Amino acid sequence: MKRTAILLVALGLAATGFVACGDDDEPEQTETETETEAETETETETEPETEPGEVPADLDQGLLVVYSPFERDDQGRYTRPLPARMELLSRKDGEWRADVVTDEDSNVFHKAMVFQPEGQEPGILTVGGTGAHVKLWRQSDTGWSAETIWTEEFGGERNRMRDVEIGDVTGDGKDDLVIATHDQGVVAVVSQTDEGWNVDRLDRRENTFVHEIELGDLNGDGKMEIYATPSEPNHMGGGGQSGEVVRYVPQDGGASSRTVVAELGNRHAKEIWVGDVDGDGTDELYVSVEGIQEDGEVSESVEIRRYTADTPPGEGVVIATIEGDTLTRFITVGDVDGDGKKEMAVASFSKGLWLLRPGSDPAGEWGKESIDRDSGGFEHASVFADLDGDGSSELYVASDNDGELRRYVWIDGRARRQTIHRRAEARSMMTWNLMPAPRSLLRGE
Ligand SMILES: [Ca+2]
Ligand SMILES: [Ca+2]
Ligand SMILES: [Ca+2]
Ligand SMILES: [Ca+2]
Repeated sequence: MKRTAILLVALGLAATGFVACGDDDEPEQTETETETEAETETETETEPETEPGEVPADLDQGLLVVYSPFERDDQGRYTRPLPARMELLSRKDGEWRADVVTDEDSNVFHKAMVFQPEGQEPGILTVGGTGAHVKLWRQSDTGWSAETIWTEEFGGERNRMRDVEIGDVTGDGKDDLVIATHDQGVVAVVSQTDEGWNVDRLDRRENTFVHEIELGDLNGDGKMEIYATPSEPNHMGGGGQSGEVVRYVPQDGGASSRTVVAELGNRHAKEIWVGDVDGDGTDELYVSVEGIQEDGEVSESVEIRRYTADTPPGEGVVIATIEGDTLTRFITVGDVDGDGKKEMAVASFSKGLWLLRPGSDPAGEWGKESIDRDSGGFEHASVFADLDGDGSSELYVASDNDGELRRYVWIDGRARRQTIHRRAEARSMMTWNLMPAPRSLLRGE
C-alpha cells in the first residue's frame, strides 16, 4: 500500500525506548513508563482541582491505545517499523500511568478492545497487521502474554487484520468476532466452539481492502447484521477510489446474504458507524464518504451519509459535509451533555473535529459545530467514553500531528481541551484506535 510508505515519510516517527517484546512462546513484559510519556500534562489546565471538567484523581475506566511505532532511517526519517505497540492508559491517585505491551509478530495493532469469551476471564483482544494476527492478551505474574485466536497469510501484497467488532451474529447466544482484512477482501466470522475458534470466511476478493466492520440491526428483526466497507486498494494518486458498503446476515445465509447497501461510485468509505443516534429505537448506518482531490484541488469534500433499512443504495442522505477535507476515518457517538440525546463527533484529517446533532428530522441536515480546528492526523483516532462515570461522554482524541492524546469535556455547551498524554517525538508513532477498558483489567489489580 503506497499510502503507508508515503505517510511515514510525511509524518516521520521515532522509537520511544519503552519496548517490551515477546512472542507466543515467552511471556511479554510490561514496563511502566515513568517520565517522558506517562506524566500528566497540565499545560492546558492551570485551574484548581475543583474546576468543572477536571480529570478526577481516580478513574475506574482507562483507555487502550494502539500504535504503529517507527524508528529513524539513515536520513533521520521515521520510516522503519517497530513491533506493534499497545498502551494501557489508566489513572489513579492523580496520576496517569501507561503500561506498554509490544508484539514482534506484527508492526501495527489496528485495534484493541476488551473481550470475554464465554466461560473465560476477560482479556484484551488485538488485531494486528503484517503479520496478520488476532490475539487475546491476559496478564499474569510474569506480565502480558497472548493466545493466538487466528493468524493467516492471505497471499496478497498486504497481510493485515484491519478491524474487528464483537457481537452475536450467529444467534447462538455467544459473542463472535467479525474481522476485516487487507488486501484480499476477507470478511470472516470467528466463533467460539468447544474445540476452540472456528473461522468462517464470508467473503474473499482479490485486490480489495475492507477497512471497517460495524454490527447492528437496522431492520429490527432481531438478527444482527454485519456491515463492511470494501474498496479498491488505497493509493496516493489523487482522484477516485471506488468502494461500497455491503451487508451480510449470517443467520440468513452468510456469504450468500451479501447485499450492497451503499453505492459510492468512484468514492469509498474507510469509516462507518451503526447504532441508534436519533433515539427512535432503531439502528441507522452512517457512512463517512471520502472526498476526491485532483490536481491539488478538493473537488468533492467528505460527506456523512445516513441510511436506514429501506434506504436505496444510491440514496443515502447527506447529513453533514466536512468542507475542504477528503479524509475522515473516525466517527464516534456519545452524549456530551448527559441529556440523553446523542451527538456524533467526526474526526477529519485536516479540518479538525466536528460535533453533529440530529435535528427534529434526523433524515435532514444535522447541526454542525466545530469542536477544535487544531487537531488532526491521518487516522485521527477518536472515541467517546464516560471514563469518569458522571453520565456525560468525554471525547478522547489522538492528535498525531501533535503527538498528543487529548480529552474534551463540554462545559456550558463548549468543548474544553486537556492534554493527558504526550510523546516526545510526534512522528514516532501513528495512533490507530482508542477504546475504554476497566482499570482493574489494565493494571491487573
Ligand atoms: Ca436484522
Ligand atoms: Ca434510530
Ligand atoms: Ca446530548
Ligand atoms: Ca463523563
